[in-house]
Amino acid sequence: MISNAAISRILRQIAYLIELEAQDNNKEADKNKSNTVFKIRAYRRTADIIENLSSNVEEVYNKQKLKGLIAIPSIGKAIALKIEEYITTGKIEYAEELKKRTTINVEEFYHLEGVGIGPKTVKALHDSLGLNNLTDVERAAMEGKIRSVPGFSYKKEESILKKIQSFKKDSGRYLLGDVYPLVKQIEVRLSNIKGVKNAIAVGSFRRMKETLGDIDYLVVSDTPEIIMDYFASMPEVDQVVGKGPSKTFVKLNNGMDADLLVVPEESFGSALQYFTGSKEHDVALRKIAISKGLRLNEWGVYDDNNNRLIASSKEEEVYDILGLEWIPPEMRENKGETDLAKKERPKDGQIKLPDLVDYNSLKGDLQVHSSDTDGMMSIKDIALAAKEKFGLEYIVITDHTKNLALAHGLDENHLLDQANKISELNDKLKNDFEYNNEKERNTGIDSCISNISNNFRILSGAEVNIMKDGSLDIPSNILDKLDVVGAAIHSNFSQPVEVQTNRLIKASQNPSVDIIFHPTGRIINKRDGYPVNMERLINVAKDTGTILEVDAHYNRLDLKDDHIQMAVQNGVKLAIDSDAHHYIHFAFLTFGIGQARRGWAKQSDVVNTLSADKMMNSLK
Ligand code: DGT
Ligand code: CA
Ligand code: CA
Ligand code: ZN
Repeated sequence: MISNAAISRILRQIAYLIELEAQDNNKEADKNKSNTVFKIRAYRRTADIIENLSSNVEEVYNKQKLKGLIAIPSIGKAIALKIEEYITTGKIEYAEELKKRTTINVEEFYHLEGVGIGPKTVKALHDSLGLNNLTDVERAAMEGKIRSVPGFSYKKEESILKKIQSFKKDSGRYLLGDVYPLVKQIEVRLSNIKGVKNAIAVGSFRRMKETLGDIDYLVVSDTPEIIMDYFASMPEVDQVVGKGPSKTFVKLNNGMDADLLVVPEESFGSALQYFTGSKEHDVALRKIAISKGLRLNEWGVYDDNNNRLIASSKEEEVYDILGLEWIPPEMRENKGETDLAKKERPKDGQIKLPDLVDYNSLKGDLQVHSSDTDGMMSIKDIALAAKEKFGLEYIVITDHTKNLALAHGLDENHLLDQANKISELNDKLKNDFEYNNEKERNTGIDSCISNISNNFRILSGAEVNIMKDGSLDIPSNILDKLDVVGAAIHSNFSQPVEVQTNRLIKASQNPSVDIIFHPTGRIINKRDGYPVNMERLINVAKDTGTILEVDAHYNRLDLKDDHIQMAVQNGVKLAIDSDAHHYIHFAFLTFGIGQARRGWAKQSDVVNTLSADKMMNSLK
């Protein structure tokens, strides 16, 4: 099956190629110029949409053909036709033609757009120095040739070099959220093969790490050949890299490597433990084994004296034999988890493994955008979807405020209008639910929807801008009329760490601010985020009762696992938010929870595991 990532990749390349070509035509003041700009934008937007779609585009196409593609929000007919061509023929003639007209290696360069090396820069370097690929540019930068090109400088040359090098370092890794649907689909298909007793994606995927180096599958079966043959001939496979008696390595169409290991049932537990990793966690376990006169490897735990196999079929057994409680995969990074898991401990020193926040424990979402600003759905529609498709009990509408002109931020009056609109909507929803309940009582239908929650609530809020000096763009007398207020930095990203930290601290000290949204501003693999002294911020958050946000969008996850761990240890509360601009984004909450678990967060650390009233009472 063609992944959404592959489709969005080819669309991005087309956008890039058009923009590259447009550089040549720049001087002609032709009518087509705005048309071209529009076209580039349309390709990029479609790529964004498809990247974030929860359903597979090829499946949509197989079911409903072109009509299905056009029904995806924001996809026009022209691009839908290109997608159809890609699905049915494996390529897009238009893209091939564009590629033929340039010697620039777009497949390499388009990745760098996100870090600010776009078609304009690349074209300029191509025209003046004849550079065609990443290695060319890197070498020219190292040799100091770029600084003398008109429009470039020593500083710009340095920044290009730094960006390429950091890109190369990260580029082997894929975002968890980008590949999550693909990994799960393959997992399901493997478990459905006859004779398979268990099939599970292990490695960094099972640990919910924010980026993956490769995908690792572990399958339990007595007929490894059948499983390996299936795996090697899946439609997603680009190339079979290697094959052994129980292992197969492939490269997938999206460029990722995937490993498969097939084991008999009696080795499942130890193989699961070993291949879930991390390597560092495994090393720590092996040390514990040795200290107990045992030996641990992927086949089992053995008595070192007589080589007798003691445990191997269940993962819990492996931990148990080593004197440990079972450790959740998200914690297996050798950050002290094996100490907490020890069953034998001094009588008074009752430190225990934390009871991590559950994947289904969120009752609300504290950062949601609506079409009043840059969201894609009306408040009512996104609220209904939150309730009916995701079982949430409440959402907070936190649209951008006036200083974010790009997102058509709301001013004071609009914010208050919106809050009024929300309270009217709540009344209406309540009546609707009561009406539906009445109807159900009369007809005897018991719909699952009304079982989820009858008192869904929309709360009013805002994502206010933290200005350069740490003040907000909306005054407190307005903010205090809203249910929940989040504050975030959206401007002046490159300030020294002290300045940036002080902005966030000043916002935290503001009694009107409940949550710091986007505490680091990073975009994984694209933008480092602003420098923040997290220790200082966490201390202030603790003293002021300010909540820090775990932004669940998988390319953001502003707080890294280590930040979360530090916050939790200091008693700072967290909010796990989707930052939804469309209801499909609520699906991202899973990644926020995964990240929170990697930071050892318990249910009590996360305010939106509380009901709406309790959550509101917990705010400052
Ligand atoms: P990744 O793929 O870079 O996101 O990270 P992992 O953790 O999935 O690493 P990977 O795919 O190399 O290996 C999967 C697991 O298998 C790893 O977490 C632990 C185990 N493993 C693989 N190679 C070694 C090794 O050389 N030594 C040890 N102790 N464990 C290994
Ligand atoms: Ca892996
Ligand atoms: Ca691997
Ligand atoms: Zn936001």
